[in-house]
Amino acid sequence: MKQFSKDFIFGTATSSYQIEGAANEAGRTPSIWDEFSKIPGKVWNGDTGDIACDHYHRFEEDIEIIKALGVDSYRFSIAWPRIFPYEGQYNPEGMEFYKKLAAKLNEAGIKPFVTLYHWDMPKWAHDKGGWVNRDSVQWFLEYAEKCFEELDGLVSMWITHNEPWCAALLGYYEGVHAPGHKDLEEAAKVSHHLLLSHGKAVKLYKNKLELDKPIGITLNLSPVYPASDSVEDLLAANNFDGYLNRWFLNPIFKGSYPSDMMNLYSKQIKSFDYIQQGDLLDISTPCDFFGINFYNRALIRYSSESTLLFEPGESDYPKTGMGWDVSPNEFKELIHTLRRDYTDLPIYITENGASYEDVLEEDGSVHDSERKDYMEQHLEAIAVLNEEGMNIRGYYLWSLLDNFEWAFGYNKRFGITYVDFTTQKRYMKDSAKRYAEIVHCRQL
Ligand code: IFM
Repeated sequence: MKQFSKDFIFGTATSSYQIEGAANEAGRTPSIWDEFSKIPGKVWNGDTGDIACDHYHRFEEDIEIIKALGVDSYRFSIAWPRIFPYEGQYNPEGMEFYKKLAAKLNEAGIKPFVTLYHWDMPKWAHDKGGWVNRDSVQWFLEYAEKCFEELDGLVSMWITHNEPWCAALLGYYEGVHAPGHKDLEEAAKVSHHLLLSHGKAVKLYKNKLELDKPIGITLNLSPVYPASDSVEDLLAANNFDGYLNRWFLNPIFKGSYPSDMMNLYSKQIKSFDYIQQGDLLDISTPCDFFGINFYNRALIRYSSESTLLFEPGESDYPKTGMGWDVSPNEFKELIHTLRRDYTDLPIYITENGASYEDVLEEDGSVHDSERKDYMEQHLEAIAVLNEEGMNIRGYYLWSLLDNFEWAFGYNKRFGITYVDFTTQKRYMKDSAKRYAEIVHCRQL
């Protein structure tokens, strides 16, 4: 039996574009995802977040689900285009929604954990060059400052950015996320401006506004393993580790970009002069905690055809519905590596969960035993890590609701609550019921 301490935070998480809908309401203007999802072929089935889970209108019903889970905290993100629908124009009506949401959560004794950027950059900002343009740092700071001023009294913890790797590399290099570009130089600039805006937002929060809630950043990390002991596969695994993990971890925790990756990237990036003096000091501004989204390990092999010399290897691990390796042991190894090489900050697992093909039974039940097992295996890993003194303070199950899974549209269900997207009816899956039990007893 594994026990969680009474101050361990159990939570669940979502993000604005994936659940809110109400795309044109209360002054909101389009984001890059509204644009991207409407380009034919970009998202499965032509799905968009126009309606999504209609959470904007149903948030009170959704808070009832959160209450039924008994969790301590709920993590959600703010849609920037609701707050600044046009450059320099604050929209109080857009902010009102988040004030109501956070106030209702507080009333229910649920701590709001708020992310400022979960990928929905306003179209107006993108039209001016988006994150490739260094001015984006200033636009983000103006937005962040408003959120801090208006919401800090209602919020328990802040995250500046969610998974900057996805925003930068999936969005600007691999082309599979908005805005769908395929240019490594742009992606490198974008990652730099995202990180810079993170560091500067932390400074603004602490030094200028003198606010004192915990603030940090969330990275998506996967420990990387070579498919064999060959020198080629070792090289490929190192490159992928640099591409996914170290390109973000090193500037945040060591104040420098990894030199092996700068060398590798320099074949495609003419100049790194977008990195200005003082930037890395800003990026490595100390935070109060470190957020990690963990889903799977990565098995990597050499490929002479790929520009960065890696490709996914084939593994015989059990897979989730995304084809991702179920790998709770490697999750423990990841945490050990982070503790050894990077940080002793308190860690929050800000996302963990799995998509599987769910079946809604006639009686409204969903027997998602694989998702339940996945969750239990990762919670058990956390309990073990905490017995070792790894200081993991909280766990946020992804996701409260089935939702818009980016390029996969509504084809992939990550929710512990089943959403019938025709009727918008919600059904608690078996995993949600099991999570409620674990949260209630604080043991596995
Ligand atoms: O749905 C996403 C989320 O937006 C960011 N982290 C990974 C999840 C599952 O792919």
